[in-house]
Amino acid sequence: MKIYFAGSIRGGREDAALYEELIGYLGTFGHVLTEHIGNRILSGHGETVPDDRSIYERDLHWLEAADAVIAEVSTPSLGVGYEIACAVHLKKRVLCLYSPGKRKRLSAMIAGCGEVTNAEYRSLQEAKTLLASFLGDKKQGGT
Ligand code: 6K6
Repeated sequence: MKIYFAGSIRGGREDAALYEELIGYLGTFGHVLTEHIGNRILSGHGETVPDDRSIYERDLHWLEAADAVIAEVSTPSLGVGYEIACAVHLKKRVLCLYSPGKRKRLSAMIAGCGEVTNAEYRSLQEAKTLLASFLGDKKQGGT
């Protein structure tokens, strides 16, 4: 299974360590196309290589190839919102994970979208349980 993980980059990197944890866990279900989102060294500034056009085209290509899309939406990000909208139009299965109370309220354009699964979590363990439930029995290697 190909999994597209979306998380904030230029929207802010406060949750980069969390993304890394979630991506590691997602890797037990299939191939995560966007592993770099969890790279804690990656800052929200100055990613000039590859250039923005190449990033856009590569990510859209990966989105088209994905079997499931997981978006961590606690840090508001234009890019993540755009990816969620594209995924919906591509008829992908989309799970949006939101940790309430941290910062801003989730946009109504995500919270109110009936074509995505919205789920709130309060701990890393709860987020993992939600991921396992969404991805069902597709975990690699059985358990
Ligand atoms: C180099 C190494 C790692 O990342 C880079 C360059 N930047 C990006 N690379 C890949 N995907 C990106 C990059 N910048 C944004 N995105 C996509 O938009 C990701 O798939 C994220 O889910 C989303 C983040 O959007 P912003 O608006 O927070 O940047």
